[in-house]
Amino acid sequence: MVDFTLTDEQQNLREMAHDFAEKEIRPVAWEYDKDGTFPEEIIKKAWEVGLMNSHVPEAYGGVHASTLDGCLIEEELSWGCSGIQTTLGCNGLASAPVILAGSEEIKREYLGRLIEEPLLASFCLTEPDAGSDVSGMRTTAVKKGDKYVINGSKVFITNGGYANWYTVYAKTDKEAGHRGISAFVVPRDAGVVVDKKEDKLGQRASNTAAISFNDVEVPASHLLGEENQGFKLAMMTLDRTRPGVAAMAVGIARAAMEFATEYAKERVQFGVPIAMHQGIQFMIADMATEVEAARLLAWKSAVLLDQGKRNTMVSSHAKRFAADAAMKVTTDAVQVYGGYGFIKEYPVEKLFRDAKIMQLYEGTSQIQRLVIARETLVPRRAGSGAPNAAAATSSNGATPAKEPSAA
Ligand code: COS
Repeated sequence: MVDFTLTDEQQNLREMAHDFAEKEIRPVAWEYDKDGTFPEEIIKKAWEVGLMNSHVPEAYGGVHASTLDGCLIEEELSWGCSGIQTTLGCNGLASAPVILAGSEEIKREYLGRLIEEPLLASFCLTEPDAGSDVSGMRTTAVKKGDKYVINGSKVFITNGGYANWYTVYAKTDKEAGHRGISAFVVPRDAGVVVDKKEDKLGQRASNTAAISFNDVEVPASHLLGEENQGFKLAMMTLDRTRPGVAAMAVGIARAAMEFATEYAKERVQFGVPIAMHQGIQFMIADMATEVEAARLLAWKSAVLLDQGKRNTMVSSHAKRFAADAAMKVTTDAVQVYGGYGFIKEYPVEKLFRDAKIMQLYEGTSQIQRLVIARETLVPRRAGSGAPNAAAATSSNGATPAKEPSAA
């Protein structure tokens, strides 16, 4: 039976996140956007009330919230400010590969750090010449005795300037394409260099940095899963995080729709509030449908994961549709405001800028279409493609990450 009713606990969680967004995020969001202020105080408060790291399993001190619960939080906080939510939610992206393939020792140490203190972690996949084409990465990790030595540069790293530790993807076999990539946990004090902070169009409160590794050494035990299985680990991670990104896009779209709706009821032209004009009504109606449909896809992609099923295609549907919906709804919200929508003094200008990144990060809208087309034309069988699917135990003693069965 399909039932879209949230439990009492889920409704409470949603209300709690909304309350936080309304009281702690909204009042400073437009101010932080102006100068690109990093939300340090908000991080501490969100961590204290349990709105960060909800994904961490109980064994490592977390509450192990479901993916759907995570989506509820992400939509509300993103309704407050998606730049600030990107900062608060990034630990989920960075730690997914650790949860999937890290050894007990690594999980205890690095997930434990996030629970003990309001620390941040970053996910380092993208490079100057390797964005959508992950296999084109040039960062290398060379095994020397019981260590790996990492060299290379990463770009567009969320929280990169502030992270305590990083999940880093590097080539361990340069000739093997996607089959030559491995993933590592790299603590900042191993020698990670922060090269620069990017000055961005939108989500300006989030920190986006270029970082580099110059002969950075990590113990061999910091390898996540098997050597040369990092590409699949990255893909499995993105399957897990794209539902939350879709929920964030829903939060932006909903905020823009609410502002546009209120404005349409107040703004008078031709002797009546513009909400009385059918041209505006149809724009508001389309916004409402886009928000509703995007949320349903985000929830479906989350629930599949929570049921232990593979969600690759649905998470791409959700991420693609919700990101494009956020862009469309915010563009139309600017249109409803008319010339005022183009002015920084009015709220929808920021939302329009913030929405753009949703079509870019964690896989562009074109990459999502590529995934959807492949999954539609040549469906992958269940169980294929898991990093450790072939291995009973991985070389570092980690619990093998299993790819969920097909939906
Ligand atoms: N789960 C598990 N395994 C997966 C997978 C998934 N979701 N998707 C692909 N794989 C596996 C495939 O089964 C294949 O396995 P084999 O080596 O055993 O054959 C392998 O990974 C390579 O898959 P594929 O041939 O589809 O890889 P491509 O190089 O063609 O790349 C895309 C596929 C383009 C979809 C991928 O590179 C991608 O998602 N790019 C975008 C990356 C991104 O989101 N960047 C943003 C920054 S991250 S914040």
